[in-house]
Amino acid sequence: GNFQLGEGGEVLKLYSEVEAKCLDWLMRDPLRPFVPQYHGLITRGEHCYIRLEDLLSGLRRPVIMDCKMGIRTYQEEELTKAQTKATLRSDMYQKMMKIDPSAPSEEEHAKKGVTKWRYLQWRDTTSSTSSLGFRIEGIMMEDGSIQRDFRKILTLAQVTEALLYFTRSQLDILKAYHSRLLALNGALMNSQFFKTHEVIGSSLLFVHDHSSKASVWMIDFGKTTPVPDTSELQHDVPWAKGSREDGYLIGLTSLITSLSQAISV
Ligand code: 4IP
Ligand code: MN
Repeated sequence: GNFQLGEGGEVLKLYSEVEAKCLDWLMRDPLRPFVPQYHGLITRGEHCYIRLEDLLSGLRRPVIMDCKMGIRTYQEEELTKAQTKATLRSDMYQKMMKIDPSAPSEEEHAKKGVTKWRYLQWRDTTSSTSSLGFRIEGIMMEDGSIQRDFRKILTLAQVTEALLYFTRSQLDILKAYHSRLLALNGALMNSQFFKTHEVIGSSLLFVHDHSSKASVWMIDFGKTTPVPDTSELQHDVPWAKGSREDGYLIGLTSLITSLSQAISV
């Protein structure tokens, strides 16, 4: 797979230049306390890996939730590719068919393929990504079982329900997540990295265990790229092609609102 275990207990993730550049910067940014610590590169056999802090170390039977952030999960270049030299993906057509056989168009059925942009955009609009600015990709409960049926959630009320399920309504854990996200919001406001990067396909990883230790981490920067020279992103406005806006803060606000609701249930 893409991950291995390192000698010092760290996690090794298959090298990506884009992600390594982000992590380099993040180690010198106010966001540092919110990302796994980055220990540089290591080569193993034929492959190069990024060495990352293991966010699960010290936790017993951790419960984990992955929220993919932003109002879209595809890069602008994916749309450009789809409009110019459209490469059809049969694997993505199959994934689409499995979830909703009526989703592909007649043409897509005939070709048994969809562009990557089309697939990702369909996933965005059939989840809370487009409307709430994030979606729950998956939850792993303490017995290790992984649940992915949250990906079709559309409303904030459904998100709140999922958060109550994920935390088993434990108030101390919900409050810990809430204050961590408020702190993250503050750090994002002070971050030069955030101002200057389009954050696509990145997740917030929620982790807690019995001991009511609960934390949230920013992970996955493989599609997070700098904007040109002096431009800055707002992260809280809708996207139009060319604006590079990702809606990251729309998602963060939705999550904070939903946690507030869960706390007051
Ligand atoms: C996946 O779709 C995710 O969107 C992946 O994003 C994406 O990887 C995959 O594209 C796509 O098939 P499902 O989650 O619906 O299966 P992530 O890695 O953020 O989960 P990319 O390459 O865009 O990072 P392909 O092209 O890798 O298949
Ligand atoms: Mn991810």
